[in-house]
Amino acid sequence: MSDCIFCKIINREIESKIIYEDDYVVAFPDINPQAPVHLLIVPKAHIDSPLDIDDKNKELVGHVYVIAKKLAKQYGIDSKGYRIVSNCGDDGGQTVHHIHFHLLGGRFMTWPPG
Ligand code: IU
Repeated sequence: MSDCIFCKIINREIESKIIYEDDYVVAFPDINPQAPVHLLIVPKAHIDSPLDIDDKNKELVGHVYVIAKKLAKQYGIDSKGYRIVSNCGDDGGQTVHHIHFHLLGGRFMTWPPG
């Protein structure tokens, strides 16, 4: 999508420190980190939000979790644990309308989230 900031990052129209890429996703550090490790795992396909996950693209979500595990190991947050978050819509706190998964770790996470 031409005016989507995450599509622009994926297409290298905007500079970002992409730390992982495969055929389906990219990952890069969040510009406003909420934990010592805060990466965004972003599907390359422009999907607006979790509301748009269906039978045609559901495998992508499993792939994201496999990559999250790999990155958690790489960043040393697998042994103590981590959190994966995908915000959906206004009440869910979604600000970028291209589906993405926050991978957060390196500190104790409280519950419930704010
Ligand atoms: P949210 O779940 O849609 O609120 O998350 C969007 C995240 O994208 C948020 O944590 C921002 O800090 C982050 N982000 C970014 O890393 N780079 C950008 O250019 C923009 C947002 I815009």
